[in-house]
Amino acid sequence: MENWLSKRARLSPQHCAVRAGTHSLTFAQLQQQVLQQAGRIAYLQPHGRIAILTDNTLPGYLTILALHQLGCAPVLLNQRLSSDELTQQLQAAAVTLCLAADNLIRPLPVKVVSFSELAQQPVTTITPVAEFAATTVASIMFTSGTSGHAKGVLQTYNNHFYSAIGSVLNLGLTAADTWLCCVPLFHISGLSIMMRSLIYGMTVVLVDHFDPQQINQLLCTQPITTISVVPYMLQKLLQTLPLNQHYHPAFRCMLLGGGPIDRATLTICQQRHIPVIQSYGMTETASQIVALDFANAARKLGSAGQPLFPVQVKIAADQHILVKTPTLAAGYLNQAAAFTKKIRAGWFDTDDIGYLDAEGFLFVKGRSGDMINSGGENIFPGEIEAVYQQHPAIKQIVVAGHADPTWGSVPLAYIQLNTNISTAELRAYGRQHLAHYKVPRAFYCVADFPRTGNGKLKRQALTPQPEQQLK
Ligand code: S0N
Ligand code: AMP
Ligand code: MG
Ligand code: MG
Repeated sequence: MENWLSKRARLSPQHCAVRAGTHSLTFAQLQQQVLQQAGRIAYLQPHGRIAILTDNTLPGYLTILALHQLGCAPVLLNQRLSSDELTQQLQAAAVTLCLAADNLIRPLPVKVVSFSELAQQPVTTITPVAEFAATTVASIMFTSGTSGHAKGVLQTYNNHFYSAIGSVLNLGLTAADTWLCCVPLFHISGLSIMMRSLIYGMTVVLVDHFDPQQINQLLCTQPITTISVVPYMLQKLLQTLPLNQHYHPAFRCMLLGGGPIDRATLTICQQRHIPVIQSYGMTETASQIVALDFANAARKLGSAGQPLFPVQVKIAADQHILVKTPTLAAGYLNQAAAFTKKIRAGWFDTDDIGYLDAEGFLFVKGRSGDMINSGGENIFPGEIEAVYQQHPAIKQIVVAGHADPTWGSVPLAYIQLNTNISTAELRAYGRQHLAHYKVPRAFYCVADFPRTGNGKLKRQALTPQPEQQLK
């Protein structure tokens, strides 16, 4: 296909492409600024892998698009990770340059250039890539799998294209569509909004951090039509929306995904006339692959919906949700075998458990593995255990998720100690090495760990006993 930015800038040059605070750019202006940014990046490093560490700001947005113009797939880094975790990903992806928002700069084992330094670079004239080839990798983002370290997911232009088409065939599109993006650009929830904008010719309202009051204010006063949220965000928006306030008449869709939601919250949304569209998807499928439609949203409350037009879903005998979709990533970076292992006779095993009702609507019941989903972030217990196993006071540690009213699920640690230590010290140690959301909320001293007959750890059987909690 022709380069999406070139095509879009030609089709709708004067249409607003993106708004961030008081700044706004038409598609023609966006193209011009992106090409300039690409020229600066080409001056700095004409070849090699580039990572981006950014929150949802205009320079970050321009930089991601600029790498596409250079034929480069950005490695999108999660701003909440620790330096150790970022180092691991930078090394795994053989990154040689990291472009970072000024407020996120920190020492990393590669060359780091801030957006303001980048703005000072000379601009090399570049020739943007003419075509976005279907199988070319457009983005790499790390996601914690069922085992081992986070894996880099290779998302192609084809993945993004089919994802955008599947979504729009479900939600529809109007000339006035404006999508508020407060989900991170370093997750597919956010990046997919940027991709849809180019494909649909739609305006993105970029919000740099999640402030529920500010977002409610925007949704009440401005003609924003759509917003993507994870369950944590929906709950915060509901809690802070005064009962006498209503979203703007133009508002038509709250797209909810990234984790399980309780029925009570959905019922409140119904009562308050907030049009929630539930969806189900993952990094490996370039965003939602299953979603409710407006006609069934009320009738099928609690369901994740039906497979989008390009997608097939079936349930295996072990209740795993299997999917076949043109949005399925090309694989895991440098870990082809780990990806192949998840393909069952042509179907991708999501490791989620669920069922289809008689009408073909999907209900997601949970994960098959040990993954913890906290506020839309995946946490793999093994990562946390590996870090704490290095601490001299820890003899043994097992981490398991525990239901939490705010975050959905949070990690708790069950430990045996070599020497005395406090919870505060253990948490401080975790915060040095792990993203803060991964640090166990509490530690429980246990005599032994529950195991099956053949000695396999029964992580799910661990439950916090107040008298065992470490002070
Ligand atoms: C929910 C968010 C915004 C919370 O972050 P916030 O409020 O900005 O926190 P901070 O101010 O940075 O920190 C305050 C304290 O909170 C801790 N913290 C932050 N995040 C978490 C967390 N997730 N869990 C637990 N604690 C957290 C901080 O550590 C800090 O504590 P201290 O001070 O002690 O350090 C943020 O977490 C967020 O952005 N979450 C959403 C991420 C996301 O988008 N996930 C989705 C990933 N999945 C997909 O993308 C596939 C599905 C999909 O594509 C999709 C999803 C949703 C909607 C649509 C779609 C679609 O299909 O299009
Ligand atoms: P990620 O790998 O970060 O993209 O997260 C994707 C995971 O979030 C999925 O594999 C599910 O476990 C979970 N998830 C996404 N949507 C839903 C949903 N509607 N209901 C329950 N879990 C979901
Ligand atoms: Mg995942
Ligand atoms: Mg905050």
